[in-house]
Amino acid sequence: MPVDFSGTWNLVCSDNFEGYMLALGIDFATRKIAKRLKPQKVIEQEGDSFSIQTTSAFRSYFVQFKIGEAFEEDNKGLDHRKCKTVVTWDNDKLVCVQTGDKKNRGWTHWIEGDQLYLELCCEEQVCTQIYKRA
Ligand code: ECB
Repeated sequence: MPVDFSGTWNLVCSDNFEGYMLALGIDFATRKIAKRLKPQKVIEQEGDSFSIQTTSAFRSYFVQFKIGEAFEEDNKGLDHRKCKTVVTWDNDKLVCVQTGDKKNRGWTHWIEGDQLYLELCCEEQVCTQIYKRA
């Protein structure tokens, strides 16, 4: 059975989100609000089709994709930069590469036990977040 990311997940901890936001050029006032947020993710996975809704009290973000199919991502409400994005499997990890103005931009999701991990990368910065099922 392949791994199933489907479900509702709540953020429980986050490391270096500040560094990730700085690398994306997010302004001080926005970072100050954003770093206090506890986002919730609702992931729907059907075969190789995914949707990920990230919701918070301040901003929310929705993305959908099929594994291996590149698409234009607008990062609306986040840093607003457009990327050519593709998500692939690396064994049981979901690996996203966001090609655009920022080097080494992307994210990786995986599950360990009952926890959902998210590693967000931009340039030299890595933010690691852990989510638990709601
Ligand atoms: C959407 C909740 C966070 C809102 C933060 C608000 C302002 C900060 C602005 C820019 C910072 C850049 C990114 C925000 C970080 C997280 C939101 C989406 C993270 C992401 O890429 O999730 C992926 C993988 O689950 C699916 O979009």
